[in-house]
This record gives sequence, C-alpha cells and structure tokens, in this order.
Amino acid sequence: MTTADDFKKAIDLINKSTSWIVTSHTRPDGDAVGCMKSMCQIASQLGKSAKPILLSPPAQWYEFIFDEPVPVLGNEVKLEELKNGSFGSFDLVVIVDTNSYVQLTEFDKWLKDSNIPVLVIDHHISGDGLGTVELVDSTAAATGEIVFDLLKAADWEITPQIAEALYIAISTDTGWFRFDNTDARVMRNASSLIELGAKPSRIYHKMYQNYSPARLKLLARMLDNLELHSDGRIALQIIMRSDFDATGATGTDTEEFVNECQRVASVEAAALFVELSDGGFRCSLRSNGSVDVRQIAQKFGGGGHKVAAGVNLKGPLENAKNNILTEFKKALSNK
Ligand SMILES: [Mn+2]
Repeated sequence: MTTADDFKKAIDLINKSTSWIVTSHTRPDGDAVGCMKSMCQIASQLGKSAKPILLSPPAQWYEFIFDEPVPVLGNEVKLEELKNGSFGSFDLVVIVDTNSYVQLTEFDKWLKDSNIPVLVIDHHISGDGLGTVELVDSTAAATGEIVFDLLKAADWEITPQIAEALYIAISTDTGWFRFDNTDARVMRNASSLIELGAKPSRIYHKMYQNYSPARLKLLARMLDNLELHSDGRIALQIIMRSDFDATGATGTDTEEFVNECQRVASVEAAALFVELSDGGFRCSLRSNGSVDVRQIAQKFGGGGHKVAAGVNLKGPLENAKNNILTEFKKALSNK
C-alpha cells in the first residue's frame, strides 16, 4: 500500500524536477498509455516538459489517446540517441505500470547507466525496485488509480483530458469493469472521473468498436481452432504466423483475444499462444480466480497477476502447449 509519506516523497521529487522522460512496459496496454498520457499532462500543467517514449508499438486503438504519435525506442528513437542526449536531457524518469527491468527491453540499458532519479508508479506485486521513489500499490486494480490518488494528494488540477486518460487506464485493466479486480474503489474512481469529464461512450467506441476487418477475421480463425480440455475447464487458443498471413492482421491485433473463450461457462483457465517470428510463442494466461496463473508464468520466466499473466515459451507448438496444459491440470487437481 502507498502511504501519505510515499505521496509526499513523490510530490517533492516532482517539484524539484523540470524535464521528464515518461515510459511504461513493452507491449503497452490501456493502463500503460493512459498513465503515460496523464503524467505528461500533469508535467505540462506544472510548467515542466515531458517526453513520452514507448518501448514497442502501441495497438492502433490506443493511438487516439496521444495528440501526436509517441516515438518508439528502436524505431523512431535509437538507444544511441538516448545515450548521447540527442533525444533530450532529463532530470526525472517516470515509469508507470511496471517496476521490472525485463519489461523495459532496451530502455534498461540506458536506465542502468543514467544517474537520473526515477519515479515508479505501479500496481504489480513483483518488481526490481527501479525507483528512487516508488508509489506501488498492489491492491489497485490499475496504475491509473494510483496516479489518481497522487493527483488528489498533491491537489493538482484534474482536467477532462487527464480524467479521460485515467478512465482509459482503469477501464482497460478491469476488462471494462468485468474482471475480478473490479471493486468498489474502481467504481468510485470511475464515477469521479466521469464527473471530471471522462466520456465512457466515446472511450468505449474508440477502443472496442474499431476492429479492422483483418482483426475480426483473425478472431474468427482463433475461435475456429479453440481447444477445450478437462471437461471444458481449460481452453487453449492458438494463433500461428499463417493466420496473420491469411488475414493481414498484425501482432497487436491479438490484444484481449485471450479473454474470448471465457464466454464458455465451464472455462476456468485459459491460454492464448501466439507464434512469434522466431518460432517461439508469446503465451497469455487467464483464470477466473481458481488458478494462480502468475505462479505458472513465473515457472517459465514470465510474470503478471493471479488472474492475468504472460510468458514467452519455446516452440514447437506441441511443446509450448504441453508445458501450460500440464500446469493447468496440476493447478486444477490441487483445488
Ligand atoms: Mn496495469
């Protein structure tokens, strides 16, 4: 939990700074980009400069959140430009929605060598302690809730733009208020953010009703290949490179697909395997609460939360599938 003292330290650190670089984890989700956007807004409101940088390309349906495209490290910005200062000089690093080196890809190479203070705002249980000051609250459903707490603690103005960004953060990390982490605090925060100017119908439309035809076709192929095991308690979903080729969809199009099979009543644990160009698989894990998928992900070098986690697995597919299926079966039989 975060204390009043933690917020005071964060506010002091912010007040002392003038120029921020703001980032989040690789494969940014709505919580990551929503918090990045709100921190950039706070900086400009306080008369400071803030440069956002992403560590991998965002899904297309998050692009509306930023006024202009955010540069991606390794694409528009090279590591060298961070190191030699041509991307900018900074006196504060703001990292939201992660506290782990592995989730920062190349950025960690710069971070480890820089002596700039770091403010971490995160809601994950595990972390590497990257921050000079850390606002870590694992009881928060989204990092957006902690940013909201910070704004209130500091008595900084919450503009409609900030309210919208924080609503995006909280609504996406709770699966639009459906997941197990949707509690009274989430609903209170959502309600306050609406009063502050967030427009749920606009946000929902921008984020959830803007599939490309290619993405819908990819979803259809994935559902067509759905595998159910253990009397339907386990669901495995698979997307191969050939599915991308056949539909024209891209990697970010698979976001949230892992949740689709949870429409089936019997499903307690689910996995989505997405084949990568190196023949390995990115595997997303979900649970209805009866299986701790973070433990399973950690066994293979991944991480996450109890009900949502991720891990990269070696191919071939049969190998990746068996690893997860065995762990799911073990966890269900221990129940
Ligand atoms: Mn999050």
